[in-house]
Amino acid sequence: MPRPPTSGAPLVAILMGSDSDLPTMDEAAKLLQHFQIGFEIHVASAHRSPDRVAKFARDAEGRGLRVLIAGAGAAAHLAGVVAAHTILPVVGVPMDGGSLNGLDALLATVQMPGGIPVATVAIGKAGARNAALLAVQILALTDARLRRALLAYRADLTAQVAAKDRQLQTKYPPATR
Ligand code: RP5
Repeated sequence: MPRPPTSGAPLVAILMGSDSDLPTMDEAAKLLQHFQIGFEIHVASAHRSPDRVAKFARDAEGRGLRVLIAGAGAAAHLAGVVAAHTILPVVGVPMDGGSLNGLDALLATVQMPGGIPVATVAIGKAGARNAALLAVQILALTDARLRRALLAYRADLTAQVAAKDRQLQTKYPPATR
């Protein structure tokens, strides 16, 4: 499906620790495009480019960004470091893969000390999609268009479940059970 272009100043930033995270974080980008929310997307590593990450996080609010999404794998400190430098809401996405299948990234992202929260979603692509949806939900608190779009998105999810159940009933009609 072609992605509609986004318009307006970026409200959301998607950060990832490495370009190897892009196949996962692209799921978040696709969701934001679906909701026509302007966003930025960058590679920025908490370990390999710490000064760049800190500056980005400190400047983000002043540049008009409203929600920051940060995905990283393994010793996944990106979301936490970003959160340390801003009071914007930060959503953390643990990457899957690696020798521990993402459990390392999940724990590194979610186990923040009291006072500096990171809203951590599930490991991998579903988590990246939910990170974007959380960002949309936060923005929808003050945006009626987004609120309507979210309600339509939920209605579509419900319709998809009903359609899948109809298919299942066709495959296993009562007479064959
Ligand atoms: C993390 O290390 C990155 O977020 C990535 O998930 C992982 C591996 O990075 P590369 O070695 O592929 O650059 O910091």
